[in-house]
Amino acid sequence: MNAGEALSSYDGVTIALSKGRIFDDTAPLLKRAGIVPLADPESSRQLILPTNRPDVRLVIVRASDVPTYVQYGAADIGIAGKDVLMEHGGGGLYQPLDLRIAQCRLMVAVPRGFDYAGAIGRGARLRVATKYAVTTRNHFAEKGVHVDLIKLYGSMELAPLTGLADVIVDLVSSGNTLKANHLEAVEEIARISARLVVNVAAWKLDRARIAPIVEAFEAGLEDSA
Ligand code: PRT
Ligand code: MG
Repeated sequence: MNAGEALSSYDGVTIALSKGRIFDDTAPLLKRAGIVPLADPESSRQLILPTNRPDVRLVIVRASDVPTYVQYGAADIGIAGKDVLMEHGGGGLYQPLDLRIAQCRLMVAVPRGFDYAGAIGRGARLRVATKYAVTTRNHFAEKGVHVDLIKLYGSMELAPLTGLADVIVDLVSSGNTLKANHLEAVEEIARISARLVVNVAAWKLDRARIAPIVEAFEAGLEDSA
C-alpha cells in the first residue's frame, strides 16, 4: 500500500477546517468535545493533523474549499463560515449546528458620502466588486438592481479607492477596515457565523460513526451558552 492509499483508507472521522480565525475559534470547541490537535496548523506544515483521538483527524484547507471537501466525502465534517456556505450553495451538505463563532456581517459598503439610496432610486447601474459573486448577484437581483459584478479574490476595500468599482460587498466585524479606507456600510446582506457541516451521505449511511462527534460539539455549545 502506498502512502496515499494509507491516508485515504483512514476509517476514523475527518474534520476539514481552515487555519486562522476559524481554527482559533474552533480549538476551544474541539477541546470541550475532547479533541486536541497534536500539531499547531500555524507553525506546522502538515495538512493532515492527528489529534489525541486516533479516530479523529483534522485536514487544513482554504476556507472556501471546506464545503467541497465535505460535499465529496474527502472529509466527513467541516467547519465553514455561512458566507462560504452561501457562495458554495450547500449541495451535499447537512448543516446541523450554528457554532456561533467567527461572527461578522456580510455588508454592502460604499465610499463615505456616496449616495447609495439615490443611485439605486435613479436606477443607476452599479459596479460591485466582491469575492462573493453568487450571493451578491442574488442579493441585487432580489432588489431589482442592475449590477456589473467584478470578481476579486481579496482586498475588496481597495476597489472603490482606485476606481475599479462603485461599491463592494465584504465581511465586516469591527468596521475598522472600512473606516481606515474611507468606506461605510450601507446595507446588511446576511449575519454570518461558522457552521458545522456534515457530508449528507455519511450522515445517512454511517451515522453511528459521525453522530457522536456532532453531539460532542453540540454539548460543548450548550455548556457555553
Ligand atoms: O484567507 P483565505 O482566502 O484562505 O480565506 P478567507 O479570507 O475566507 O479566510 P479567513 O480565515 O480570513 O476567514 C474565514 C472566515 O472567518 C470567513 O469565511 C468568515 O466566515 C469569518 N470571518 C469573521 C471573517 C471576519 N469575521 C472578517 N472580519 N472573515 C474575514 N474578515 C475580514 C473582512 O473580509 C475584512 O477584510 O476582516 C476585515 C474586516 O474586519 P473589521 O474587523 O475591520 O471589520
Ligand atoms: Mg483571509
